[in-house]
Amino acid sequence: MNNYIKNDWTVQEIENIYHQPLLELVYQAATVHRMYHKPDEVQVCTLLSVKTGGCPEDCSYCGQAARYHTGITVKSLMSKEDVVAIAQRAKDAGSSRFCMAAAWREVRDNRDFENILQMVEGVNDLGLEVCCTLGMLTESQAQRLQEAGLHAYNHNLDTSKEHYEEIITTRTFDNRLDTLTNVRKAGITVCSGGIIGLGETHADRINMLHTLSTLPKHPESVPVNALARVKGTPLADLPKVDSWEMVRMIATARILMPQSMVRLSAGRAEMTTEEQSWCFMAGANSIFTSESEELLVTPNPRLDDDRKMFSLLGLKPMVKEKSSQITAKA
Ligand code: SAM
Ligand code: DTB
Ligand code: SF4
Repeated sequence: MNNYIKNDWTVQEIENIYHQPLLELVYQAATVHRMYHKPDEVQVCTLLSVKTGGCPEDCSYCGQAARYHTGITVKSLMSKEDVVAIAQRAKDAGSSRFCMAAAWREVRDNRDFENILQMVEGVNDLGLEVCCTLGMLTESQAQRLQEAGLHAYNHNLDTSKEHYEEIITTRTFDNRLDTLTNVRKAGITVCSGGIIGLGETHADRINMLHTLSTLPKHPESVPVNALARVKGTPLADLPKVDSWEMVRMIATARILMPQSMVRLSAGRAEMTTEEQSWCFMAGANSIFTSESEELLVTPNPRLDDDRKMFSLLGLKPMVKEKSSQITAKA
């Protein structure tokens, strides 16, 4: 049983974990989960798209890329007041983390960035863990976000290095890793995971988990997304991800990175309560919710349905001490 923290996992070791019979894998993951986390606590992270659509990138899964005709409503950057009001309501509804997403390739040193810094300060003042996902960041931008009170930065690897060019050509896998390094250097916690259902092989999934679990420090947060298929994108017609694949991915991530928060992210709208329950059993301990009942531009379960699911399963929203996860500067 791999119940200790290590950063030197081999691909072979990960293969051996990933390919186990499913029930054995889930049992191991559930055991590791109980060593490091309270199994009845699930962190509710509210996600808000603060700038929607019109993105210059070509991520072939994404409904917000300007080049695909997805019919979404493009929205410029929201006001700080609106964002903080939504964050307050999220906190009142049981969220302990608030993630602001922008459909940008990268952060630019302009007025929009100054506004984002203000939003980070405002949400941080409410006592929520603040997270942003804004695309690529330089070291100095990461530093400024940290000074504004940013707790975490989400920047997903999305898929394996080998499969990356099949999915995105406007930036590289190494660009992603560079941003993660900048985030770490600034002393911000790292949120990084990926998506399954992009036409990748099991080996690609294993390789992506290998990259994540052999970073100098494990990401404090690992989102596992199932492709949310968006009409008009090149991946719109791929098959729906089988939930057992999500369970297998979550369980493997839990065993490899025992202390991390593993987030059951995109894909919940197409899962039953039973399917989501398996993901919690396999070690997922966070979900994304949103007031709009859209994750960013795709459907997400209703808040009320999540409340019922928590009550049925005996889960409660995690209350977090904000300072507990902040890491020392690298
Ligand atoms: N533009 C920034 C970026 O790409 O880093 C931040 C926002 S972007 C929406 C954040 C992440 O959401 C992506 O890296 C991807 O992992 C995930 N994502 C986007 N569209 C998705 C989809 N249709 N299905 C599943 N995950 C998706
Ligand atoms: C993450 O890994 N998943 C969330 C969050 N980080 C930003 C976003 C998922 C987006 C799902 C598709 C959409 O609604 O656009
Ligand atoms: Fe833009 Fe992010 Fe969507 Fe890629 S995933 S198209 S960078 S918003």
